[in-house]
Parts: sequence; structure tokens; C-alpha cells
Amino acid sequence: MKPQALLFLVTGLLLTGAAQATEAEHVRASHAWLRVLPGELPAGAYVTLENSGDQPVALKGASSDAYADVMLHQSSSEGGMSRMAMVDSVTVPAHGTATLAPAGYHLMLMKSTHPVKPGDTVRMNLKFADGSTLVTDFVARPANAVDAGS
Ligand SMILES: [Cu+2]
Repeated sequence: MKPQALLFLVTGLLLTGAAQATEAEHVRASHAWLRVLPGELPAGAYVTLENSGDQPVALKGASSDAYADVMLHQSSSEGGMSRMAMVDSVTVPAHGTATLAPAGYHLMLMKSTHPVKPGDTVRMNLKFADGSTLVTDFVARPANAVDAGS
């Protein structure tokens, strides 16, 4: 590589680093959706996170203008009873995927600030342990939905 080309490369990397200081650089979100339940019931939100980086990243939680509180939960079943517990974080392995889905990890959206209907889009700010964030649009689906739909 010519010295000039190298200089270009270094400059490019520096600029990229500065522009994305707080945005999660190696994480991509897909299949982001939430399940709207009637009344004031909390809504479960689900997403697939893909990490293309060499280091694991940990999802710590999220925030949204549409809900006063967002918690990170894990569902499990014990003796036929379904229960859920708060979790600190969900790890997305290096070059791997973490899936938040019904009956597993989910974001629990509490106290909506306005009525959310199926078809609406809810913007959420996913937060990672390293301080980075990822803005992701979640599609609201009806109470009987089991996945992100089409
Ligand atoms: Cu929950």
C-alpha cells in the first residue's frame, strides 16, 4: 500500500469513529415488534440483534417516548407455570445473534404515554453496556401475534 493510501485510510477511520461515538457500531436490529395487549397491560417487545464486531455487546435496556418504563425480562416456565424475571442484560456474542422473542427474553413496556394500536410504529432507543445506543423502530402487532409478521 502506498503511504498516501494509508493516510486516507487512517483519516477515514478517525472520522467514522468521531461521528458514531455513541451509536452502536456493530449491532444491527431486525424483526423488531411489540405485542399490544388490551387496556393498561404491559406490552412485550421483541427484536433480533446481530453483532458483527469482535467483542460481545450486552443489551442493558431501552427507553421510548411512548412508554414511561421499559424493563428487560426473561420468561420461563416452571411446572407448566409461565413466569418472568428481571434480567440485568442480554449478551450478543461476537459475530453472533441474540433473539428476544415470546417465551424468552423481552423488553417489557409499561405505562404507555398514549394509546398504541396495532400497525403503529414505536421508536425505541436500545442501550448497551458500553454506553452505545441503537435507535430501532418496533411495529405494534395485535394481542394474538406470535412473531414480527410480514
Ligand atoms: Cu415481562
